[in-house]
Amino acid sequence: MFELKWLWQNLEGNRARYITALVLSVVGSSLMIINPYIGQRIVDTFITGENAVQNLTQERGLLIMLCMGMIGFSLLRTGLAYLTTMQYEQASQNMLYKVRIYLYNKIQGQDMEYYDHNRTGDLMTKMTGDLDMVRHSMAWIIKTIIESVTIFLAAVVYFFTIDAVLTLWLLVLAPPIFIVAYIFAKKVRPMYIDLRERLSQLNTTTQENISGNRVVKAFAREEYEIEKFTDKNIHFSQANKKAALVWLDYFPYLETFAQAFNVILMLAGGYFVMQGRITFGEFSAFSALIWAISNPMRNIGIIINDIQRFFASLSKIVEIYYAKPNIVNEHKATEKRRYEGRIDFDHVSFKYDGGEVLHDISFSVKPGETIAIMGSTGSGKTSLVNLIPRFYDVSGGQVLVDGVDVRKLELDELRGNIGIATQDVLLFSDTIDGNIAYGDPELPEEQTVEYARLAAAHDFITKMPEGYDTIVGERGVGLSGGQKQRIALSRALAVRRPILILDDTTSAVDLETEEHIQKSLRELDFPCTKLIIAQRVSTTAEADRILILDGGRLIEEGTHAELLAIRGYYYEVFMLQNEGIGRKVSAHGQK
Ligand code: DCP
Ligand code: MG
Repeated sequence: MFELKWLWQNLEGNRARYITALVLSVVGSSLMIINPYIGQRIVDTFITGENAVQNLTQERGLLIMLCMGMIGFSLLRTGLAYLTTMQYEQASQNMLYKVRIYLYNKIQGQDMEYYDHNRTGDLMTKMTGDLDMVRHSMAWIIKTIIESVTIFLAAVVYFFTIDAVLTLWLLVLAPPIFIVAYIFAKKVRPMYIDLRERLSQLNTTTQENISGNRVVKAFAREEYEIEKFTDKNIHFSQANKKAALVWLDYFPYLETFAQAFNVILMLAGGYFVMQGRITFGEFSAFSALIWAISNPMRNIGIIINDIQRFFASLSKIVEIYYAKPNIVNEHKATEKRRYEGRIDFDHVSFKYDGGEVLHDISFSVKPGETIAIMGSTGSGKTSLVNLIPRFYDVSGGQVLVDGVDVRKLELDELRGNIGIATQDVLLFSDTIDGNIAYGDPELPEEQTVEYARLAAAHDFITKMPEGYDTIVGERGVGLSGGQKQRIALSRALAVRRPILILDDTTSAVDLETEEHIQKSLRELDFPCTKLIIAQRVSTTAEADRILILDGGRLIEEGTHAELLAIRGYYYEVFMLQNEGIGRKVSAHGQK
């Protein structure tokens, strides 16, 4: 099967070890029949045989040897079992380690669309629970299967050498057991797939709750969230019970069949002993080994359960493994060019799954120009700028940077030429210094301070308990929205890229601070094309040009003065922001 092939590929480097483990399993289990054989010899020679009493005195040496042999083989088997388990563990742990790194890289390398479609909780489940299930299966379940099968076969072969008829009598039980097990396996498989899905939902709910706990608290929705969680929890637990209960439906049959082995052995075996067909020692060998036949049959259900879980998990992992992002960043180590910073949109349209959000957009930005983008919420501003670093690809037309379609540029180089402060600010759990220098860890400290100054962040940073060494982000001190935005802005400036994209980066700062930032942006000491998404006329007024988006269309384009003159959307916004509320507003541009 495809998934197993995948496993085999990933065992590379550990294959020899794994095969050794499998071989040791087979050898170790085969040795299980030696002690019953020795037992048989002892019984026949020294206990029930015709010359038993005589042998006991004359052949004492043989008896001692046989007894020592029994002990020796037991010790040998224990040693082997230890070695075997070690090999399984090491091979599977090594594989797990390799696969985990690979999967992590794989997830990192996915494009934005992937993250739009995959829940964090689900990805976490794959990286932890599923991976561990696969490892556990490699180490334990496969071991159990191999050992059960080997013991079973070894016992059957041994039994045949003693008495074929008796063995056949015992084996009549095998077909019904297999049929019951097969029906059970078919029934339980979808349940484990379902169970796996519910676990991932449970994890997703937990993860959302933890990361979204501020919202939960703000709306005092703890009870609702607890209910939601309880609901998922109940579902998960019910699915678990259901799967376990199915097993109970089949268990009595399997157990009865397993017990029947003993009954048949007693009746048929006893009869054969009385008839003298087999010796008492041979009968005792059957007795001592009957578990080797009945146990695998008894455990077949548990093994099937585990195999189903194994495949449910394995297929989820293989899914990540083979997920191909549409937009691939190859991180080629070529010499990276510095762009001039020219940007052209040529009849660009763009759609998400939900439908087209940008329609036929064309405009050009010359190197060094500052362009402001304005438009009501949901008009497509973020979607538009996301096309430049290729977070998404256009669905029609083309986006060109320095005259080349971005799809033809080397992605690492393209992104390496863009500094971006996204609309949702994310800071890492790191020092402020580390966050600002995220794009360039070599950044000297004076420069960190310099960019923080430009972003009007220096003052509040120095007031923090440990200044630039204060830890922020998830586990760190709290920052205001405007403070976070300014650190994000410093981070975007610090990489000194020829293209700078600011998505609503000053929306949460006061007008005075914004004034300061405007001034810094005008006076950057490196050549830079700026695209600034903003809602305030005070931000846009000084741009070289202003683009107005409405419902995914470019409806106005021009300088502040030009746009005021045409008395369209921009004019309305300008009037609103300058004269305050209470003015009569026309329907145009108001949503
Ligand atoms: N959209 C979507 N899937 C996403 C992101 C957005 O379907 N992953 C939709 C929602 C909007 C449209 O695309 O209808 C445009 O979204 P934008 O984020 O581009 O809108 P803006 O940036 O203009 O809005 P805002 O000012 O609120 O940031
Ligand atoms: Mg936006």
